[in-house]
Amino acid sequence: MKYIERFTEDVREGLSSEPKYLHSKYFYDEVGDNLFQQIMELEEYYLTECEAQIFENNKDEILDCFSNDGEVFDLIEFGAGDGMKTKILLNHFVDNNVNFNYIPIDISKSVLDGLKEDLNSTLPQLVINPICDDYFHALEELNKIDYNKKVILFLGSNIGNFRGDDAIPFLKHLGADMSNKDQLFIGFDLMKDPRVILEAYNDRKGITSEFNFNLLDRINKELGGNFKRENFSHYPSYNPITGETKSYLISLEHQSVRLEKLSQSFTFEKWEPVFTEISQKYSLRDIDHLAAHSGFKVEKNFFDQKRYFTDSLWHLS
Ligand code: AVI
Repeated sequence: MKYIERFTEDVREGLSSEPKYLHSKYFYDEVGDNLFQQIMELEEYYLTECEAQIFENNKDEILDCFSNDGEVFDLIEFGAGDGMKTKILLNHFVDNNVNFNYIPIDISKSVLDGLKEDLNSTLPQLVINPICDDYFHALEELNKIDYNKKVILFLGSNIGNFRGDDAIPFLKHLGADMSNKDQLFIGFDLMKDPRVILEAYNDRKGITSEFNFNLLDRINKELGGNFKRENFSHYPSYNPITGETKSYLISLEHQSVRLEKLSQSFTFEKWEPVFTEISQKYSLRDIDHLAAHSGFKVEKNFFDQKRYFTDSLWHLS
């Protein structure tokens, strides 16, 4: 199915459901990518800095864990983005003449082109082979042509965009494409003071709100919608029991929105929520549970100083 058909069907299904929802994967067009970049630089959005600190403070040990006996390995990154944090590790590995290939995988060609251009100029010694594809297809193709040890990076709490155990099928699928010598390095945002978490998704500059509203702008642009931003409000919530951080767009009045491309109108009640994103937060027990139920074993957890975040190194059990 072509991208625009999938988008159309996902929006139709989401807005016809009870409660209504929109997929967070549609946040990321050019405007959304740019807003997410800005989010990562916000004071309130602690996640990026914590992970950078983990890499900075543990780069020697991380290198020891990834590379045994100097054997060549593939460092495969899912959803690399601008590679800012990864660069800390890449720099360190290159400085230490480590024998590895960097393989960023992303569905966005423009993201990969930007990353490659940047790394070619800042780290010319780095061997970089980007793959523009979905994660699993790229991994399957890679398995057909090379037998190097693989270290798969899934950073930045991207795993948190699955709700709790919903990550298990994804992780099992990943495990099926890995061998016993391979490793998985996953970023998890940990449970902490609920106020700190809520602020990260409700920043004072309103960038996260813009990010959420970009979904409506996109629907207006690409599906001929007539959503009025002023009739909705960005609303994040955090449940300290389940660790679910959810974002919504709340309808501020009873209204009807027409989507020309779908030849359909959707009615919103006053105060009706549209669920747009989950950003799951984890306890260390949750992480062990996820690993155990998807066929992995936790080798080591690396923490930042405040223990807000962990990068967890796994191998197949
Ligand atoms: C990409 N993902 C891990 C981010 C998160 O924290 O869930 C996206 C984001 N949404 C709002 N702020 C950042």
